[in-house]
Amino acid sequence: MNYEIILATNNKGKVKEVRDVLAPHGIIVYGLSDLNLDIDFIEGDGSYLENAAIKAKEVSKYTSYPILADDSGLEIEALDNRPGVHSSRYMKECGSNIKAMEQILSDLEGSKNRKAKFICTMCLYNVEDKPLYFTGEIEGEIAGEIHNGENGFGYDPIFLVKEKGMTFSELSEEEKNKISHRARALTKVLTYLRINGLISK
Ligand code: ITT
Repeated sequence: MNYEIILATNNKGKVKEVRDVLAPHGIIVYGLSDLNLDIDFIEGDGSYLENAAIKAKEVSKYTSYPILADDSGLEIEALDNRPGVHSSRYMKECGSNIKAMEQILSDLEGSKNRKAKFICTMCLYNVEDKPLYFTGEIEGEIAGEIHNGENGFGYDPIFLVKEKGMTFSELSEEEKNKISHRARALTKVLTYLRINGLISK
């Protein structure tokens, strides 16, 4: 039997990745548009966990289906871990993802420390009587320039995965979905669903 879940996000890149990772496990992922919902999430300045809970709770006003919300961000060590929980807002302030990445590259000019990590916290809601949280991370570096800017989404074109020698935007979707912060958080979600008998694969 299929397990159905609502993904509390307006980000089409996230929807595609979450669907691709969960589909082989018999999980049907609905986006907000499938429910005819248009929600502008008001995130706080706190943690990924707090923001993921805000999104899940907002969507729970409209459905009793299981909900999965993703809050994620890029932390750059030499920039005091900015943009972090403000990653999405920073992009909007800059005007586009390309402009935000150009600004980051200029802020990092001359910096030897290019260390960065992507973090993703998923909040699973309407499954138990409390929200459940699952976090995944991937460490990498900020590339010297924008690579393959038309591929991937968000900050993918500057996030270099050292062991692959490529940015997220240069990896195939399958490769990114094996190692990304989101895939790592989703692996934990899948384990939870499996050990609780909610999915079989
Ligand atoms: P929702 O709140 O509707 O889910 P959002 O894009 O605003 O959409 P977040 O608040 O979680 O999502 O912000 C995360 C930011 O980090 C956003 O700008 C993304 O583009 C970026 N980001 C997250 N995961 C990423 C990934 O895998 N690759 C590139 N950028 C990513």
